[in-house]
Amino acid sequence: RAEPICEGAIVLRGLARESGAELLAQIERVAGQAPFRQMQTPGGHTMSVAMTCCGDWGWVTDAKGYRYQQQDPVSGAPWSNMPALFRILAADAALKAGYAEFEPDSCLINRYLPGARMGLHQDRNEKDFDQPIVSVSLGTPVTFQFGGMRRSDRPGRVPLEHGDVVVWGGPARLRYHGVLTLKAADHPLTGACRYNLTFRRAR
Ligand code: MD5
Ligand code: FE
Repeated sequence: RAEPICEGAIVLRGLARESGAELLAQIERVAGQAPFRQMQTPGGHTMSVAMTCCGDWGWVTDAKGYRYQQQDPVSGAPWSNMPALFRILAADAALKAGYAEFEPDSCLINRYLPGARMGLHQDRNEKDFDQPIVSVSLGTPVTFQFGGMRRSDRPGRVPLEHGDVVVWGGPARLRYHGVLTLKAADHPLTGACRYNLTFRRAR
């Protein structure tokens, strides 16, 4: 069940539903190596979303700015390998959206607890904006906001729930987007949490 959101973006409803439990087990493994942490924005604020990464390149933020790096800044160790299930799911979703041979080198794992949100922003730290971004939602539902090319463009809303996968590419790749404040809810596999896996080609 593929639903277009806007030009260049498509929701593949429930594509990751069947593999949800195994994806969550892999998130646990990654977080064992690099625990979820709330990073600092360059402006000095603490993000409400807790993050960890796997793959060759991890997305990090601190007083010095946003960037990809190969070491976890907390431990100094490399990020753990991207699980095969992650790579296969991301490539399959991209293919279904019309992008053959998507090989992500980065997976950012976002963990939202009730009250966490992500303000409108663009994803611009990657090298090649022709590469799509694949996002996988797990756990409690949320309202996703997709705006335009300017922060001031009024955003549209799309509900995302457990197992939904979104592929953002082409003219949607640089749209402003965000996540509204997560509401209290209970999911049988994650409790109050929402997780998002964000697959990118960083380099
Ligand atoms: C999330 N994460 O639900 C979202 C999913 C992030 C982030 O935004 O940067 O960690 S990725 C949604 C996305 C990516 C690229 C383009 C667009 C949306 N878009 O054009 O709306 O935690
Ligand atoms: Fe983003």
